[in-house]
Amino acid sequence: QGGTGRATAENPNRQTIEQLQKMCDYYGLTKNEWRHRAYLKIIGVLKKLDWKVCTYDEAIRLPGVGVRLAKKIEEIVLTGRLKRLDYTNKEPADIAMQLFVKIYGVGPCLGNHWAWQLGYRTLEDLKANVKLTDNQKMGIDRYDDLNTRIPRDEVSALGEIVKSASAVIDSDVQVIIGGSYRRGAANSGDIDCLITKRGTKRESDLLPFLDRLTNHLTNSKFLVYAVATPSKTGSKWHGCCVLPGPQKQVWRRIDFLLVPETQLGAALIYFTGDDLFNRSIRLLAGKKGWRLNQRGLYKNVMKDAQRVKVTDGELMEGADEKRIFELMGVPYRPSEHRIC
Ligand code: DCP
Ligand code: MG
Ligand code: MN
Repeated sequence: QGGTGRATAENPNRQTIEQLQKMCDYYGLTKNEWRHRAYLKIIGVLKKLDWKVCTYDEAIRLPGVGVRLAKKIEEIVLTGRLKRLDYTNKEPADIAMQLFVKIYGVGPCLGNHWAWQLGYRTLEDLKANVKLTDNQKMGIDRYDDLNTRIPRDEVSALGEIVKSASAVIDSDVQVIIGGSYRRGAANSGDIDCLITKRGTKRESDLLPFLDRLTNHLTNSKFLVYAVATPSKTGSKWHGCCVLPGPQKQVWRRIDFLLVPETQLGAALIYFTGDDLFNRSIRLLAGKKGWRLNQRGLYKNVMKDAQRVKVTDGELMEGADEKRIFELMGVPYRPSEHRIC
């Protein structure tokens, strides 16, 4: 059957996609990775179809669709909604759970414990009854700020402040904003600043600079919070910043990621993402018997009988992003096109 040749603005599966997206968001939020990915996949498939999937039999033939998902798709077509979603939304513990996992630094285990085991329902419940860490207190105090996406213009403006401070401290340092911003997103969850410097080979080469940068930006009241991390040796700094000016100050999450010049290409790939893109490109490296991580592309990685890596292998490329794509045999993808 040929296509109609007519460009339709409306996707025939729009309603189904909308309902499945809610399930997808729920599984994403509760870190149910396996289901989350299954939903992302079927949503991707439906977005490309030019015909409406109406029945169980049609749905079950689509790639990645099992019995349960096929039933859900038919249910949406028949009733316009999903019963499972109503249940999800009505259960008080589930609502509380979804509230809690959006606190910065609170994962699904803790959220589940507070909501289901201890029966807490509100942020006030937590403040009154739970011994919270400093990070969790901050996450609750700044709950609304940190759950608001950052408009692209503001990411640019905040990034410029980091760039000019860096230039003053050390003109050999380069700051690149990665993450969703580098993928061209209209808004971002946080600001991912990759920090690199000419001639650096190890992350530790950049630690003195990081110290000066964070001190400087804290004194200038740009950085307003440093997230406490268990290890002091890390190559990352997490915190919050605000845009200076007379407007109401909204706290934004910012990450500084130290990257030696020799690893910049691999780090750019990793910290640009998205995470599904990373997963698939790493899988591809694995199929070739190679290994790709945020430091480089390696070959001859030795594994023991349990398939646990015993050596890093031989570095093929680390510094040049395009060269890594080339070696992998995948056409270079501009950063705005790395959403799977
Ligand atoms: N990353 C990854 N796997 C993870 C977390 C992160 O591969 N589990 C990589 C890909 C991400 C990048 O790090 O793009 C930055 O992580 P963020 O959590 O900041 O995610 P994004 O910047 O992509 O999205 P957001 O706009 O929500 O910050
Ligand atoms: Mg980000
Ligand atoms: Mn980040």
